[in-house]
Amino acid sequence: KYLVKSLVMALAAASLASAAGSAVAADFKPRIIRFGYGLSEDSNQGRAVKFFAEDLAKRTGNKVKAKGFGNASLGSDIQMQNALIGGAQEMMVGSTATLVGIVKDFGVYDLPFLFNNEAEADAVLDGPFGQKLAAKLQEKGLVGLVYWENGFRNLTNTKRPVAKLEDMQGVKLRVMQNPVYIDMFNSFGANAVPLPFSELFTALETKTVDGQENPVTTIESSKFYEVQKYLSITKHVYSPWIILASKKWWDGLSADEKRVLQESAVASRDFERKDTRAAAGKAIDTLKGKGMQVNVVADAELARMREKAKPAFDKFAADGGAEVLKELQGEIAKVRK
Ligand code: TF8
Repeated sequence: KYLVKSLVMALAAASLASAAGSAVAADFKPRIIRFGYGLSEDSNQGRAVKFFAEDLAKRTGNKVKAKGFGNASLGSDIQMQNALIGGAQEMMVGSTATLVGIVKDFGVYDLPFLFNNEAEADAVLDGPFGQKLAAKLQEKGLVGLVYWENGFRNLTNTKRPVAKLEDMQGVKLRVMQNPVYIDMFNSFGANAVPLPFSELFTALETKTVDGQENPVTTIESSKFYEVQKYLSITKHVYSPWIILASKKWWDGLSADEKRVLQESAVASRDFERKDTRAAAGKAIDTLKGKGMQVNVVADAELARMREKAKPAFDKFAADGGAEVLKELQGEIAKVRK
């Protein structure tokens, strides 16, 4: 009995030693990754970047370090994408919606009322569809690692609660720099004004625009309650974030470095989705506490919006997106079964 026990212990010790040995032997160069993002440090985005950095440091014995730059201090999503392509910045997280200037097909995620819930989105984004779309970034100089959750988007404005389609009439609404959003909100009767997120708070504060749309987590962490009165729960689009790396930089990494970056990206994704969903569950109460007036838009009205958005679907399809739209709808149908 004693022999068996000591044999087991010896084996365990040996496997521990070899695990430690392989970590030491792994090919990690001391590196500092500039990891940019648009929201504040204490947002769900900031927390997940911090998680990623800590996870990566652990996996590389502190050799590969990610330094987070929040609040768009390295630039807007689009500016950062260009810095990655040029090799002036290593990594970022941002909205897939802002990638449409690089890979048009990304606009497919922005069409309204596609996903019914987060589980459907996870399955499609992490599955072959999401992977295939992300892979299209490679030839443009970007490596798409994983999707994080931004979340279902809702409307805020200073004019009136949006309870029905007509309430959006004439509301100057900031949207992301993406034709699907512009077409969709114009077809709802709003005046869509595309702006980078980094300019949004000021635009609301100075009343350059009346409203905006984002997940409740962002409405809270970006303090939009200070400059917006009405929050209308529409969940009109499920909005993903994507972790991007500079392809120029990525190609110079060792196989071990690429592997741990991918592992940390996956770990951060799992952390981020959990954390975001917990935060979203509490955000509406917090926003009410901050003085926002909240209404939930009725299903029948959402169905009218879905109907009104038809031109945005048609235009996206006619503009070369027919195939990717059909593929996405097919994947969602599969997941639903
Ligand atoms: C938006 C997006 C943003 C994100 C973030 C800056 O409205 O939802 O919150 O792109 O990464 O612009």
